[in-house]
Amino acid sequence: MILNKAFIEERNQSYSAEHKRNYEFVSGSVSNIDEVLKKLIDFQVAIPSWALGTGGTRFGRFSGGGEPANLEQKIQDVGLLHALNQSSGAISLHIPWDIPKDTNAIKALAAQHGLKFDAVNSNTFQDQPGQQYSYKFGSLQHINKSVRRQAIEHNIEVIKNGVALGSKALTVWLADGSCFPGQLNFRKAFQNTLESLQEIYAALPGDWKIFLEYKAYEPNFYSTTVADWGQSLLHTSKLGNKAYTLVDLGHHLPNANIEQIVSLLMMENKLAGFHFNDSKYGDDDLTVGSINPYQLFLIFNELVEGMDAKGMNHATDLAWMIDASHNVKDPLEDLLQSVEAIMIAYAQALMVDKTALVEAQDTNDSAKAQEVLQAAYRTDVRPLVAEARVTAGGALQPLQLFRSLKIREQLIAERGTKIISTGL
Ligand code: LRH
Ligand code: MN
Repeated sequence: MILNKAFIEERNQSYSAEHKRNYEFVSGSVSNIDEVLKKLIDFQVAIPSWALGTGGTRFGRFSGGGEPANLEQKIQDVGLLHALNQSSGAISLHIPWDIPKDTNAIKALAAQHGLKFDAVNSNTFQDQPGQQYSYKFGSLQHINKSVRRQAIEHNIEVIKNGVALGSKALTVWLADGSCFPGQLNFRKAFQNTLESLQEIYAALPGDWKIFLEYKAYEPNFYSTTVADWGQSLLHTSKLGNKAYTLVDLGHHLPNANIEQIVSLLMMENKLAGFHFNDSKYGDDDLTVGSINPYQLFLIFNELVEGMDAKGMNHATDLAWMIDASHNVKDPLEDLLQSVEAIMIAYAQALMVDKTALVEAQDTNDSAKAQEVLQAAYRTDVRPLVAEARVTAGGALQPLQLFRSLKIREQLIAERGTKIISTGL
């Protein structure tokens, strides 16, 4: 299903008068409005290929139907999202869940939908049919060198897939760890993991990056070998300047100050980018901004301040990716809401009066600092995000248009209700 810009423009008419009023109201208070709009138009969020179907937990999975059965249909679904919001211009693949059978055909289909390939993800947290060695007790950390070899070879294979697609980065998330005290020698596990990562690092093409994603717990529940930003930074610092630390918002222990972690990783030129989602308890992989939108704003506030301090290009110098799982929402509606929440947090951060904030910080005026931050956070920037979207040829109200066009019903009519999409 291809949604062309002329059709979307025609459907925007019914919202345009209200939008014009709202936009004029908020844009009046924005001194650098053209610069803000350009930044919002250039900002693209990568959609995870593993989150286009209904997710589940060990307690159950309730498929909504019309799920993509293969990589072609996944690219069509991301293409649909991008047509609606013009901010989802990339897809992040997970290998082996999404091995392209015909790479050139896949690249052509992605180009047809205006999509690039963001980081490719390896998977040494599941055993594949016919696999020689099991990852039950880990992969790159494993005490058995043959298991580590197998995992290293898999990562090198994933890089080859990515090179063929035009991707420029490998994301490594390791489930490796232990479930009980005494089960693992932490030092040996770290050193085995580092040695293994060094072999993968050596296989990276010159212009590639490796993103090492940390996670506090699950599926191991006593220790995780790359459990927090410090352990990931230890690895990425020892590996070299093509290695960066990836921040998945759901991978922290309760009440971790993620915006401070982001600020320091950027200071060290070691921030890879993000797996955006939201959570109340653990790695809940909920819709971005659905639980703690203020934290998301504070993270973007640090990002804009840190990127401007280093003259970084907001759109291209960090990896902006979603990592979510949908148990009760329609996957495509959930992703539309997540991209919208990211764009809103970014726009709010661009609204922060940086001079006033620095003044407050330089005078230890915490009340003033809060006033400055919350003035931006409480600015309804949705008309700015919508204006950027329409200027780029997108829908004024993507979710409403998705529903009014009965796209899910059309996908169910096309694909049926039995297909279970690969992924989580
Ligand atoms: C681990 C994780 C990782 C992916 C997986 C799908 O929790 O966040 O990024 O490989 O989810
Ligand atoms: Mn993740």
